[in-house]
Amino acid sequence: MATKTVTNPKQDAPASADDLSLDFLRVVERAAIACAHTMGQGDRHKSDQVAVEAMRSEMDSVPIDGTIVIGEGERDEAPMLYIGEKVGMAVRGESGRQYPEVDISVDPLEGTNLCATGAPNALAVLAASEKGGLLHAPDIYMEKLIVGPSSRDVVDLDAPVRFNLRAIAQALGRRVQDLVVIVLDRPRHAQLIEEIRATGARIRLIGDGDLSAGITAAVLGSGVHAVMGTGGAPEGVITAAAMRCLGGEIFARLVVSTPEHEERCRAMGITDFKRVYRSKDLASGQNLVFAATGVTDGSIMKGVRFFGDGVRTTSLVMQTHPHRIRFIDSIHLKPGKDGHIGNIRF
Ligand code: VTB
Repeated sequence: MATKTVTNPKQDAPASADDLSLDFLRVVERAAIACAHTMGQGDRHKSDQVAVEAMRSEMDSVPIDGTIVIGEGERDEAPMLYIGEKVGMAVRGESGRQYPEVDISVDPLEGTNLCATGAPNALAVLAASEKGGLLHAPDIYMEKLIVGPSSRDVVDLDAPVRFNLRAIAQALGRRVQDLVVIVLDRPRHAQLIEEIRATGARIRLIGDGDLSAGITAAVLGSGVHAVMGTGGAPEGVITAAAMRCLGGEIFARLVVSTPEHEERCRAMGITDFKRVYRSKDLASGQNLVFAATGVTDGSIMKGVRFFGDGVRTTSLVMQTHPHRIRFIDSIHLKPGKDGHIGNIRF
């Protein structure tokens, strides 16, 4: 854990981000715990707000010179975690210390509705990279096709759905009818859903949360083999960071349909509006960290559980350098409750 003591970390990005993974774990755990208190209260804005506030405050305890590159929106529309906001210990400006420059994409509560209704798969999540390693994407829609490692070289965003599903089935050694595809339940997906149904493949329609769906598609044994359809572009970039760690792939294209979208893309340096991005294009960093904590119970992580002596969280923390994937089960005891640790059970 050299990060806290390195003297010139700006020239040492790979080693630094490695050391930061557990700091980022703390950040997503804190956000998840905060908004989990609001689960089922029916107020998605409140759920989001408490997650944002908790994530923002914990972020400044991370030893970085951080910049939010994907966050809660433009500076004038979000009070914190806005694009361009400086975060981390460098903000406090302790003299004589230098911190590694890190770009961060955050989604303090992915699935605000899921949390507000107590539905599965709400997450607190972020991705981090050395400077320049995460695409600055505007908050517009993005077409997405997300698959696991064995299918990454056999599908194509522009191929017919039946072609892609046949290729995925072949790569997984099963029939198309045995596949499960996750699709966001939206009117805009009516034709896509029809096309998938026509192949005989099975569909899981979800209310929200294509980021966590993407992760399940990249993990064997999850019972999910692909995610198809249009969702948010910012979440697409965070998904790409997860795919870089898991060996899965996201194929993506921004949905640029108005002059205003074009303007917003240009402002972020994007000029080729038709480009099909892969994970490495969206999250190009050499040194990526992905951290997520379950808010409500999900396929990969359990939700936050509160008990008399503390809180229990499950998280997924992944890095590209060194290449490591950790499933982390944490028990956070309340201060002064250490006499009760005998109560902890699996
Ligand atoms: C939602 C949400 C997704 O995109 O679908 C959103 O559930 C945008 O779609 O997880 P709508 O405008 O139709 O709600 C995501 O946030 C991320 O892709």
